[in-house]
Amino acid sequence: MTQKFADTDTPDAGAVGSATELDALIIGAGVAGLYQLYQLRKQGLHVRAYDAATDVGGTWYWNRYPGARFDSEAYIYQYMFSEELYKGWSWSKRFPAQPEIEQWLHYVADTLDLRKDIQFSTVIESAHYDEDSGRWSVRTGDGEIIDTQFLVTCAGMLSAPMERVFEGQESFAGDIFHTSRWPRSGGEVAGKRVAVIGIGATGIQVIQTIADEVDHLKVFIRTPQYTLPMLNPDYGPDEVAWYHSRFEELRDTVPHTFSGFEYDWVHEWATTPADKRQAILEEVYADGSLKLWLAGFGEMFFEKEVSDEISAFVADKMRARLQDPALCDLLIPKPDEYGFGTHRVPLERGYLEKYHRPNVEAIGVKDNPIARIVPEGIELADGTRHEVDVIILATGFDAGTGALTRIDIRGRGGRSLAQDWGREIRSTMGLMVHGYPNMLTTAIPLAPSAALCNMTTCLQQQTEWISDCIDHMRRNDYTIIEPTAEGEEAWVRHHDETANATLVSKTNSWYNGANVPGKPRGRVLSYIGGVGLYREKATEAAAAGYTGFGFE
Ligand code: NA7
Repeated sequence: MTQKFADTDTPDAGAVGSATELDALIIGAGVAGLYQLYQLRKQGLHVRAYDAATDVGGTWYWNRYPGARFDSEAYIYQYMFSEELYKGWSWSKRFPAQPEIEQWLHYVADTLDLRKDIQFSTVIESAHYDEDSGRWSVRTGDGEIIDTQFLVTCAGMLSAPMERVFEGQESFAGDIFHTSRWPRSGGEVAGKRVAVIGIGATGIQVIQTIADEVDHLKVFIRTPQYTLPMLNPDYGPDEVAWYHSRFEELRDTVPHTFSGFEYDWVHEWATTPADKRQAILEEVYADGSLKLWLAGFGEMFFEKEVSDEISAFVADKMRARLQDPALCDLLIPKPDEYGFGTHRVPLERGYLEKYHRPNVEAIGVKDNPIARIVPEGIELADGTRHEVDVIILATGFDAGTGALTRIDIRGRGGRSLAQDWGREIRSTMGLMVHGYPNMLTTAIPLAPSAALCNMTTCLQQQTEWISDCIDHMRRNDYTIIEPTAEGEEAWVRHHDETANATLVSKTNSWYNGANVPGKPRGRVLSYIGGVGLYREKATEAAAAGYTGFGFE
């Protein structure tokens, strides 16, 4: 199989270190970067990917914290462009853990023979567009300068960690880890006094995984979180044969659903009798997946009454498991706090019950916030000190923008992306930004992304759009593409109208940048008109000669 894919190499694709001039430079060697590299190389471009990590994997390289695993079914979180690639890998579970996911991405890189065109352990520090040459000058942390026609960013939606959150972090006497920067060796927590700050999707996975093995666990909780239980059966040969046999069906349906999963909206609240609604909620809840969120009742995202009823349904399920009123108060969102599904819904396995263990303590920090880190542990605003040996920051990411604003990116006239996005976060379909010619982007704001999308579905579509666009340019002898100001404005308006019609726009989270101090607020970052609709719009724009974009 390796041989078959390997013959897509171009003569140009030389060994790492030999080229300072490229047709395309890809930032990132995760799910998007690997596939983008494969496609552009196949098109005959001289292309190379760069990654700060020592190996491929992106999100699945960095997020190696205890308990890291998929919330997407493994057989959906897949590349669908090659049946051979899809069927050459067998998952051991419905929702496997990080080590297996990382191995799968190694399998992809090996099968497609990608590593020879990836430069690892290399940080991209700056990328400056030169208006005279119409090319980008990119500088690495080692001082290497690369001259490239296209800058293709595959740097991830959730890859810039919020790791310097508290005053005094450097004074802590024990170990302090952000979940996304977990050490490749070490990072032991067994038998220790451990603090976890944050109960997003990440914190929940950590807490349920380490609670049994630590000496004492203190969980610092600011905002309660709706959770759904995960059903995670093992997959043997029968299950693998089952999903392998569905390859064509999945390939043809998944990219066109609302969320890029196999399921879609089939129920309508308004026309469903009350008793039937309850039965449907029970059914999708029992699926042990994100189905209640992404294939329950779509009106939940628009109508407060529907949102309230479904939120109450989930809260009741959580209450029945937690029982203790004090725990319920800390861990279950109040009816008017925010609606179920208006930010990321995490799946969990036995997470709520961990709070019943005598060694696990839930500490509310909404009214008495964390003030600082001190050598012994965590100090709250009222002066209370919690002494611990290890602090785990499950504090999330500067989503969507952070990966690129941490690079010194300069477009036309030296304009800075960090400054532009510091004022207002804009893009054209999440595929380009006006003012930054020949910079093609994945996983940035205003496209569907991790917020309400199975990431592989979105990233495959975006990278394919980029490859087609570059192919179009080469066939038509264009050397420069840039979205027009009007094209970008039209997309921003459509995006805002779509997002602001939903209850998602009313909840604070990384979905609207509320988790990052100073980040412009008020705009939902990810496009939420649906993965299928977005695909249609992006395809239509391309088919009509790239409406909203200009070529030179
Ligand atoms: P999230 O979902 O952004 O969660 C971060 C958590 O950290 C959340 O509970 C925050 O509480 C908490 N946090 C952040 N800062 C503080 C301070 N200062 N004090 C107390 N608590 C704090 O990040 P995840 O890594 O869990 O998930 C990100 C995405 O990765 C996820 O949605 C999936 O798509 C994969 P808050 O809610 O802000 O009160």
